[in-house]
Order: sequence, then structure tokens, then C-alpha cells
Amino acid sequence: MPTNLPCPLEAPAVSTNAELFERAQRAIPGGVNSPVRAFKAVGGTPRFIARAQGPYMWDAEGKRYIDYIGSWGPMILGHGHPAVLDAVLKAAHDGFSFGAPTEREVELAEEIIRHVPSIEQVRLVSSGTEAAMSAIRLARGATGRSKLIKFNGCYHGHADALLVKAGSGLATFGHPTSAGVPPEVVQHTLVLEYNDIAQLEEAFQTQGDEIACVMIEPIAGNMNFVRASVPFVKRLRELCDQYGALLVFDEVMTGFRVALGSAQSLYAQALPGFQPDISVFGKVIGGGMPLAAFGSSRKVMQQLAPLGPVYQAGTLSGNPVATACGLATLREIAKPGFYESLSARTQALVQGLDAAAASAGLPFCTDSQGGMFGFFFGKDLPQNYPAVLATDQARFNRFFHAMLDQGVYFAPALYEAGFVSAAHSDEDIAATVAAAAAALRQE
Ligand code: KE4
Repeated sequence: MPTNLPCPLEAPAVSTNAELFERAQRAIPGGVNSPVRAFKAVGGTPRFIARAQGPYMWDAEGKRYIDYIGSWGPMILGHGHPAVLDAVLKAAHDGFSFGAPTEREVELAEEIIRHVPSIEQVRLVSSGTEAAMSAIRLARGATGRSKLIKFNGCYHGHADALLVKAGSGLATFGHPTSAGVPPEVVQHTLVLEYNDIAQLEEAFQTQGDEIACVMIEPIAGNMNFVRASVPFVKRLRELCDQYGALLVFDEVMTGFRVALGSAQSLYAQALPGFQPDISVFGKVIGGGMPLAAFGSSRKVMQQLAPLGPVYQAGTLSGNPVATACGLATLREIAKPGFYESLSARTQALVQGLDAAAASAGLPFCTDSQGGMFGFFFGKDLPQNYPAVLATDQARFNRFFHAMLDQGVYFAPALYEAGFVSAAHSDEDIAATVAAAAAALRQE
């Protein structure tokens, strides 16, 4: 009997999720590097993921989950797609980072521009926060104005000017939602209600010539799944044109997720000729690596350093390994039939969830676009954030845990969207719907 084999009784102990969470909280605030991962909104112990493949993730205890988070959007192909993995490994062998331009970041910029007619140039950065923050600075520099409008329930990353909640009434500006953000930093940020045309018109009538930009999530995945209505987007475009403000579409989540042309291509179908002025991307364009971008017309982008007076920079911007991951991802999703197939699978999921909730006699509604979906325990699809908060959050949380226990990993918060990948099979969707039926029967 060889003596170098570990005795089964001496197999290394596997840390449980709870043990890892306990240990993580000693070294990292809240035990996580991004708050939503801590399960605060739903309660319970976060799962520490050991590995992922296709539509699945396995936690530290070896339990398998059908993954509907997809890293909060990036993993549109599923985990470990062979073409993407191959591209990343090759790029890594050639070098991790040079701090100098590379051909591949030009290729990625060209690929993004090719699919998004509203942009002529794009700047690559490392996170959605950085892209959104830079887009605001660009809009302010290009217009010479300071004020910006965002909407209640929309999240655009954690730059100071965007961590703001509505002031009391239109006249007063926002108040910080985070400690450490001085009130004067958010004094130029006005927070309006999503889909409220009257408020928008009043804001422009009273302050239109001071507004640099309006930033919006066209489909608000940070409110779970709420669409900006076509009349609202139409009015937004008209008022920005009338007062010389720039319309910024934050497509970090919807970009290349809801359609190859992103959400703006859907609004262009409903509103012929519609285009935002500046677009912000992230998540899918990096394929799971740290990469984001913002783009606009050449005229606006020329305001950016080193050409213009608006400074913006980044050590790892356009990183060679991240651009390889993003480019391989975009090339896969640009293949004919990709979105038709992805949309059909997402629709099968939400229709199955609707049917399961109906069988259980529960008020429930869903919506989806491309590979992104949302669901609410309530009768009508919310049109703004207060309506989202009025849905049954306690039931949402019970459902989340009932599904997690059955090996289905939905977003651990009522205000987050869900994501289907090209790797999710019909069997995965059927298993998810069956688990939902079992969970909802318990309600
Ligand atoms: P990042 O800085 O997290 O890469 O991107 C910020 C951002 C900007 N715009 C939109 C529309 C976004 O959804 C995000 C980030 N989304 C969250 C999920 N709701 C990321 C998850 C997290 O914060 O851990």
C-alpha cells in the first residue's frame, strides 16, 4: 500500500460557506468586495463560489447551482466558453499589461462602434462606475454646464455625484445616500421619478439651460426590471435637444445583453432616428474581465485628453487580457441567431415562472428582453421605484431562499435583475420552473 496517499480519514476539511463567511468578515468589511454579495437584502449566508462552468456554479461545499446572476450580467455565453477561454489564455501568455496601446483594444473599440450606430468613438476603462463617472465629466466639459439629472432607482456606479437621493421637491437638489459624500458634491444632481414626464418637463422648464446631461438606465436592471416608456424616452430626447443637454444612456447592464445593438436599438425601432448622445457600457463587453467603456460622437469625444480639456485616464484601461476576453465574447454574440435563441430561452423561463405562480394563485408578474429578466410578487409591472418597493419583498426573499435551497441561484435582492446565458439549456429552464412550482406551492 503506497504510503504517500492521504488516508481518507485525513482528507483536508472543506470549509463551509458559513466558515468562509466568518473568516472573510475578519479580513474584508462585511466579508465581501461588493455589498450586494453579502445577502443583506435577503438574509442568510452568502455562497462562496469555488468554480463555474456553462450555466452552473459550485459553492465551497460542492453544491451546484443553476446560475441566473452571471456575474451580474457579463457571463452572457455562460462560464468557460472555449473560444473565450482560449483567447484569454493566449493573451495572458503574450503579456498581462503594457501601459501602451495595443491593436486588440482598437479591434474591440471598432467592434463596439460597429454595433452601436450612435457612437463614432469609444474610450475603454475598467469598470462601469469609471465609465459612468467619466461620461458625466465629459458631458459637463462638452456643455460647460454643471447640473445633471438621474432617476430614482437607477444605479450608475458609486461615483460621488451619483450617490444621491431625491431632494424635497424639484427646486432642491439631491442629498447624499452615502456617508463620505459632502452635500456640495451632489448639489448639482437632481433626482426625478422614472417615467414621470411632468416632473421632467418642470425640471427643464425651470433649469434646462443649466443641465449638462440626463443619465438613465433605459431598462432599469437596478430596479429589478423596469422599462423606460417610449413616450418618456421620446420626451427625454426632445427636451435634451430643446435645452442643449446631453442624453446619456447607461447601458452597462443592458448593453449587448438585451440586443446586439443594446437597448438603444430597441428604442430606435419605436422612435425612428432615436439616438442617445453618450452611451456607457460594461459587463458583457468585458466578458467577465474588468472592462467598460463610454462612447459618443467624434465631436464630443474629442473633448477628452489627450486632445481636449476633459481629463480621463487609467493604468489598466484597455487591458490586453480583458480586451481579449471582451472581443472573443462580442464575436460569439454577433453570430446570426444568437439573440433569437437567447430571447426564446429567457421567455420560456419567465413564462414558466408566470405559470407556476398562477397555479399557486399568487400575484406575480415578469418581464424580459434578450438575456435579461425580472419578476415581482405583485399584480402589475412596476413603472418606477416606489412601485417596486410596494411589491411583496418578504415573499420575494422566501422565494429566493426556497430556490437557492433547490440549487437555483437568482439575484439576492428584490431590486436586481436576472440573466440567462447561451449555456442555459431547455432542461435547465425546465428544472428551474419545476423548482419554482415546488417553492410557490409552499407559499
Ligand atoms: P461597476 O462599477 O460595478 O462595474 O458598474 C456600475 C454600474 C453602472 N451602471 C449600471 C446600470 C450598473 O448596473 C452597474 C453595476 N451593477 C451592479 C448590479 N446591480 C453590479 C453588482 C455589484 O455592485 O456588485
